[in-house]
Amino acid sequence: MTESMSRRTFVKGAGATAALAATGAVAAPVGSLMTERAHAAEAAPDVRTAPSLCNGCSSKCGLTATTVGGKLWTVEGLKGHPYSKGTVCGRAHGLAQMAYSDERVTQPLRRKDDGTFEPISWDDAFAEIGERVQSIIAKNGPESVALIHDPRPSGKYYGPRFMNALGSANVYTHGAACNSSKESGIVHTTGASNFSVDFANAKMVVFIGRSYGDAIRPSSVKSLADAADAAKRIVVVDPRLSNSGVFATDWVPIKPGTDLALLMGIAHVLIAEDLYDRTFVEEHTVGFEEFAQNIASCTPKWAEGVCEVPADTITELARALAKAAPAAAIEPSWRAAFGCSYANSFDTARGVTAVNALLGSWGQKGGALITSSPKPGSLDAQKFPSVPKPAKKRVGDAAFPLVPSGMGSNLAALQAALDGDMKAFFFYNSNAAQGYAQPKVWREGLDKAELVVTIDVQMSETAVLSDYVLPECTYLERMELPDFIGGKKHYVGMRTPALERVHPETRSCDEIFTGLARACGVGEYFDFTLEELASAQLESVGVTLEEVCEKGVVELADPHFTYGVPKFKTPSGKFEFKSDKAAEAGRSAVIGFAPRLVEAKEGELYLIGGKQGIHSHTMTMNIPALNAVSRDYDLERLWMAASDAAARGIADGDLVEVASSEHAGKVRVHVTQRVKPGVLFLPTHYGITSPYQTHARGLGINHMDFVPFRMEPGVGSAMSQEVAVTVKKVEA
Ligand SMILES: Nc1nc2c(c(=O)[nH]1)N[C@H]1C(S)=C(S)[C@@H](COP(=O)(O)OP(=O)(O)OC[C@H]3O[C@@H](n4cnc5c(=O)[nH]c(N)nc54)[C@H](O)[C@@H]3O)O[C@H]1N2
Ligand SMILES: Nc1nc2c(c(=O)[nH]1)N[C@H]1C(S)=C(S)[C@@H](COP(=O)(O)OP(=O)(O)OC[C@H]3O[C@@H](n4cnc5c(=O)[nH]c(N)nc54)[C@H](O)[C@@H]3O)O[C@H]1N2
Ligand code: SF4
Ligand SMILES: [Mo]
Repeated sequence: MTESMSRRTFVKGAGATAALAATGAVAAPVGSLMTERAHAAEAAPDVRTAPSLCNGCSSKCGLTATTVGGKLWTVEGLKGHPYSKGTVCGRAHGLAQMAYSDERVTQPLRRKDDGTFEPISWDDAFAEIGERVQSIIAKNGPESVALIHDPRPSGKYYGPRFMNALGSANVYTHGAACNSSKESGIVHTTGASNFSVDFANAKMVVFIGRSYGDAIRPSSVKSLADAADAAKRIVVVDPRLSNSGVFATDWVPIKPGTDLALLMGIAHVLIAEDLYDRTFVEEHTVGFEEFAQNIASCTPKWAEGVCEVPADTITELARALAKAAPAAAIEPSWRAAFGCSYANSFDTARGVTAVNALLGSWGQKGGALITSSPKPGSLDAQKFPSVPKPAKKRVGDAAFPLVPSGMGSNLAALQAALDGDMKAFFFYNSNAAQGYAQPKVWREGLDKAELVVTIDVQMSETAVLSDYVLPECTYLERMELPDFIGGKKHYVGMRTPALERVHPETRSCDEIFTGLARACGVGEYFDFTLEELASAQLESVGVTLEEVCEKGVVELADPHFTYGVPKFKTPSGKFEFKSDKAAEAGRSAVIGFAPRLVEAKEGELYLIGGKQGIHSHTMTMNIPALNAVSRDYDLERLWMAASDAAARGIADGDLVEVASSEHAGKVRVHVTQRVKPGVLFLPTHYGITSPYQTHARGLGINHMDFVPFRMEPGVGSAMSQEVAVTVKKVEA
């Protein structure tokens, strides 16, 4: 606690932004540069601004792009956007430069027999792909074709529409490598796919993993900084001290993959000491008695034995949460802790919601909130005809019945390729082959497929494995469909073209999918322009395209959020400590403890990973300015506890070999007290292997190379941290 208190004092002195900049979580202040630019802009002719949405991550923060003489000058956060609130993060500044990258794909490419690529025309690319898709479908049925994407506003509409028009339900997001298990756990207790903490009014918040200080969304960083300023109790449970520690009152180091033991220990104390919200439990939940029975043996002492958090700490946290309740909650987290990482991630997510239920914090001021999202109303059926529902269910949904319906398990699609059943893959805004599961298994699966098409802006590892690479223009060069944003208030945001296309042979998402659909014989579902569809969608919610294009973000009709116990959209209509669906999928019906799969053997260490403030997955690695920050500050290093390093004769900066059952790789070490002994922390975006990304290639190692290909039962997630490794010093 002393350590974190002194950090807070430091923040007060230095200012939150400067503190984060010092830790590398946001770009350093660029005040003088900005002033210089502003002067230059004033003097220069042809200064234009256009609103857009950043493409750096799924937050899609609103921004204003300024061009001078047609060239990008700055991007700045849009004040009215609920996620940027006037600020964009360092990644946004870096990614904006993608338009001018010297390693973009500038025209369609076809793979030659020797594995290199040759340019072809769009007409030829569409014609050849169309012919091959139709022949694959004729032989194997539409269920042999899949789309894997991390959709942006246009992609969300065009990609699935294209697949469905072909007759295939096989649409997958990156969820299996991100937040599937978390979403599934929340769905199967509350009926909602996610929740948020009412930060402004909370007295105490516990983070399990999730780091606002590293895995940034500007509005979240601000809410955390405000909470710290208001001297609220902020507990960060994490095997390493993340940059959220800057704002936290407590850092609780924990053994990776055992957060469920901590949660069940807390739940045990709340019940044993009669500190839970009896009224909420009696009126709004099912299965409580069985739950209480299930965790009767989960005492703090027992939990300490599993998760290595002292029993006294667990008891104290439970009592403090109860005291602050209902203005207290466990935060929903996102990826590393239980988004997709372990065999028990689904159970851990349910455990989080269960503690919030015992605290009676659902829907309460300062508690765990379920809010709504806007969506377009019904559109002219003549102009935008609906596509018939595919006859067969999505591949993988039967084997993984708990998978979120909006995500699917892309790994089940990969498995189908390995089995010879999935013949054609389309990838959009996705580098699956590098980051969704063991890359060598992706290579094998995609090798077996008959057709692989990737739509990207640069040569990702997935693009390298493709038969065709179709170049999209970058996000600043295109208009997209409106982005509907939910929460206590509703908004709609818009990407408008800020730049002329730098490479004339690149196309936008809507143009590419429309071209593909026509070539595949299903063009009748795409007989409209993007502007027509965008206008229709916006008019259906009472705003005009002109208004949104001008402002970039517009607040929609007030959804009239009110505090109070929400309507749980579960089968029982109540919060479910017990779920029949979970049981049917082979998981425990009642929430309770479940272990992680892999236990470290003598001499092995647990390998965990996490985001870094200046990078977004693999997509920013090849941006020279961001890559230079990594190289200058040695950010690719593997974090190792000082005691583990000493035991192996390793000093800070030494080169080591990391080895698992799957792979061995060399990286330098960052020796630190900020990671729990027995644990290694690897920043997760390095280790680019694409020969076409020369700025990035050769820096660091890729976490997924070390992880065996396996899927979480019932959910189909990647279990991306079920791995233990050995580390030994090697000569540089
Ligand atoms: N800078 C940056 N920000 C991003 C992104 C990005 O690429 N870069 N991506 C966005 C996306 S897609 C996502 S999904 C989110 C992810 O958001 P987060 O889930 O917050 O991000 P991670 O960095 O994956 O993990 C957060 C923390 O979990 C810790 N952790 C790892 N294993 C465990 C464990 O077993 N238990 C506990 N308690 N903690 C553990 C890590 O040490 C890390 O500090 O970030 C979003 N924001
Ligand atoms: N080891 C490890 N693996 C991880 C993670 C991790 O932390 N560690 N994080 C996981 C998480 S949380 C997630 S969400 C996923 C993210 O995985 P992805 O969503 O696949 O994200 P990226 O790896 O950045 O790949 C995105 C691709 O989109 C391309 N791209 C960028 N802009 C555009 C554009 O405008 N148009 C098109 N068509 N393409 C574009 C980029 O060049 C890149 O090839 O990775 C997961 N995998
Ligand atoms: S959090 Fe950063 S990278 Fe993500 S959308 Fe917002 S500004 Fe872009
Ligand atoms: Mo993610």
